[in-house]
Amino acid sequence: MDILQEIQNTSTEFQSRLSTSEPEVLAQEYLGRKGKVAQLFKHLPMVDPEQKGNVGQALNQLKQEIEESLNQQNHKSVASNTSQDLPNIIPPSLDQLSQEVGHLSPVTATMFRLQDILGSLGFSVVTGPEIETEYYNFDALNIPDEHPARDVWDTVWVSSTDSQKSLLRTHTSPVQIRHMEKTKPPIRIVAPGRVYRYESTDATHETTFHQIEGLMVDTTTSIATFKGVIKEIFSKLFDQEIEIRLRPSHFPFTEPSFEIDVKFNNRWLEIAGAGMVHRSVLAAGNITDPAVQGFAFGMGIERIVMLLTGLDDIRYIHSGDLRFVYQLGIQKN
Ligand code: FA5
Repeated sequence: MDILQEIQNTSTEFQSRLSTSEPEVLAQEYLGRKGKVAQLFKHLPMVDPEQKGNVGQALNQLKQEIEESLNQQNHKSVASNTSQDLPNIIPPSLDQLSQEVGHLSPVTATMFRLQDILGSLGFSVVTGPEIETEYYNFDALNIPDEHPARDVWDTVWVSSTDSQKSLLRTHTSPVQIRHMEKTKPPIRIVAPGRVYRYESTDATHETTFHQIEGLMVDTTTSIATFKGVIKEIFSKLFDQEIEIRLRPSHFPFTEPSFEIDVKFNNRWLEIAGAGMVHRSVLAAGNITDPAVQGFAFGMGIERIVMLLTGLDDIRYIHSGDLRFVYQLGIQKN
């Protein structure tokens, strides 16, 4: 008997019966303990030693081929039974609903991106409370009660039983003081978060928006460091060389003070306030060493989103309209 020919014949016979016989019957007939494949294996010890390798391989292949064919046959019959025999338990309307994959809002994505960029420059993230005391939001930042600059930040006051007056923080700068109170220089931190202002809205002003505060305090910190960091942040953020304009400004907590404007797509937009940290602010944070200097900045995140996307009205951002969010094309995470 030519065993290799027998194996070939068994394979051909099995394939010809596959579409007409029940898989269970074929499984028993070919793969069962006394089935055709097992019978063929019994011949193996009698085969010539030089042929044994070939025959063994052919037998294993035959067994595998039959197993795979029967498996496929089983899958087909399960699938066709499900659609034919089971009641359609999913209502068609639900069946047609597609599953939306969630992603970060443009504001959060931009905030994370800034944190990453500043993280690569050695800044670590800290946070502070949104309900703040008058002391941290104003007094410690060199803005006492009668100071005219207080009027710049129209404030939402919160009723409190405390002796301290409370408010919704008007900027992220109070986190500077909270951090300096607990930490000795060198300091490199960013403080992202939501801020609130009691003012009327327009195309570039919201009542609730986000800032990211930066603070660097060290013996080596200078205006040159400050300019270098700002340039690095914006060229990484916009992924190209962009024009930045520093305008002299006034903040009671920095001296000198600047507004930072960025030009993108032929449009200037005020992005941040910044400056070298005022001595009395360092002192409020228990830092009195005259060799130490600091710089700080507070950037408006929604304004950056506007620049990145070409959006011309800030009020769309928190409108809750999903069409707007998708339209922006901010990276989906
Ligand atoms: C401040 O809030 C300062 N705390 C910034 C600062 C920090 C200065 C550290 C110096 C040192 P200002 O009010 O300019 O400054 O706000 C900072 C940024 O927030 C602005 O440049 C702008 O990008 C954004 N911003 C301000 N007001 C609004 C608003 N109503 N809606 C949206 N974004 C705003």
